[in-house]
Amino acid sequence: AKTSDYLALDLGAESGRGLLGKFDGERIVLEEVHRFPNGPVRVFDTLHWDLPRLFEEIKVALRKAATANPGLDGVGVDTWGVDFGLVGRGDTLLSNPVHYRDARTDGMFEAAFRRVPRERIYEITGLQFLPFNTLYQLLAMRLSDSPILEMAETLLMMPDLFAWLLTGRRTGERTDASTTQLLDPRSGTWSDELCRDLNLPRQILPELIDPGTVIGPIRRPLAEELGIPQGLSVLAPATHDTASAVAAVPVVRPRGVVDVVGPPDWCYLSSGTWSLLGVEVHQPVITADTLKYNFTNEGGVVGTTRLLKNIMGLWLVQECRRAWARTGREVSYEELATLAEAARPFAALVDPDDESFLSPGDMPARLAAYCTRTGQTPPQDEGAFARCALESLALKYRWTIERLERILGTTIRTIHVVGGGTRNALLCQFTADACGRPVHAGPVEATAVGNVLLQAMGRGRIGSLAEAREIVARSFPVIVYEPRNTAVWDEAAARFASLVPA
Ligand code: ADP
Ligand code: LRH
Repeated sequence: AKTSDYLALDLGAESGRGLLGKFDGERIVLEEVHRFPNGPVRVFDTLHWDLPRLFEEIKVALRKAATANPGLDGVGVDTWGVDFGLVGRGDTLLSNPVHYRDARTDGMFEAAFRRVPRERIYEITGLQFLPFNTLYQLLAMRLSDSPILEMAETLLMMPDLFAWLLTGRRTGERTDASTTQLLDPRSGTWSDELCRDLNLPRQILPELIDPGTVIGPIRRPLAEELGIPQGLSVLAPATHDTASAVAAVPVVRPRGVVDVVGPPDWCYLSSGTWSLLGVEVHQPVITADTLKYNFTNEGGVVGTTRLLKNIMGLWLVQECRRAWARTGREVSYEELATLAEAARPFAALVDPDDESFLSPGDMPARLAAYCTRTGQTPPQDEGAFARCALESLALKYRWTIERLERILGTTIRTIHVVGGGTRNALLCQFTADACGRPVHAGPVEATAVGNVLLQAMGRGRIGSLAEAREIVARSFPVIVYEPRNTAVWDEAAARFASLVPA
């Protein structure tokens, strides 16, 4: 039977990739057509996206996918939240987009809260306070008198920007718009009040579309350049990578059971550069406690809300590896897992979300400084650093789940881990042990799978989110980690709690 085939272009912080998803009505088969690095580029003092090169890589993926598969039913781009480009008159791209780990947002919390109280921003948006949210990036531009902010006609979030480069159409897909901290999740519209009070240009914010919408055909000259069929459509998946990943969590409800309206008994952990841990709810949950613990309400697919917390994630390990590589010591993930497993348990713990870990730099030195500051002996070798990072992540997951349960008055029974982090068996086991709950790990490429699912839903090939998740469960293996050694983790959790503010 003819399959319906989609190209998912997923730009992650560690790598960008083009994956072809073939859907036969029952299962999805994923095939990687292209993978490429995706590091930022420093120009003067500013950290930028490497946009032209990434667009070139996207072209390579498109050419490969469309050549192998002339009947492609859609192409969708997703990437991380918060970042954007500005487009001016005559389809001019106004400068290379800036990367969220850039320092331009330093001091912007204070600047914003002087204009609009922190509580009011949260009340309107329900979004967690992360210094790099689009709001603070735009405010930094405004306060530094950015010439391009004056010239901008349209702000396009990065996936929308790529869709524009492919089609010439300017759109704003909702899930990614929800990461800006300028969107009111209750009304689903941009906040006029925040734009007014922060003096941000409301008129450049694009019209919003839902995941699954057809954006338009690839521009004629581009199709000619690539030698691919005319008329190939670009669709919006859930363009925020985390929204696509959550859509692809393989939870299956027993037949006949309509998804309960109350809070679910499972949580997801999208594990990659970041660890995004949360639950899917049907309404934003904006309370004193979600504010206190800095939980976010991001837009999910088919009207769901992702109530979650950003946890620093495997960035801690990525940056350690980068630092070691600079001194000529390349350590593979496999090697590092072996070293971490052999290292002494609970020798040193950190709060992964300490702000000193956010910007690029010498991560081992920062982890060591944190340990010294908190009266612990710093790790001495690679295995000890990795163990410290992984144990601390697992303990932050537990901390987060406990607070989610309290906020929602629910019991979380299962943790679904998806993303590249599922390749780290030690972290999966630590997570099960620390949290005292089984971990169901997989799929690895959940974001790309979600991207494909949303395109297929947009094309009417999949009817509902529940059906989409059944397809994922049928298509990809899931490894279950049962909790063990929970008593030692209880002790560690008590120690860990004293490190976390609030
Ligand atoms: P992103 O989308 O943010 O780039 P991914 O979901 O691709 O992230 O996950 C990347 C992470 O997956 C890496 O930082 C690493 O920690 C983990 N990972 C990838 N391959 C392996 C491996 N072979 N063993 C252990 N961990 C791995
Ligand atoms: C994960 C992610 C996360 C955002 C962060 C900037 O890739 O999109 O959901 O908060 O990157």
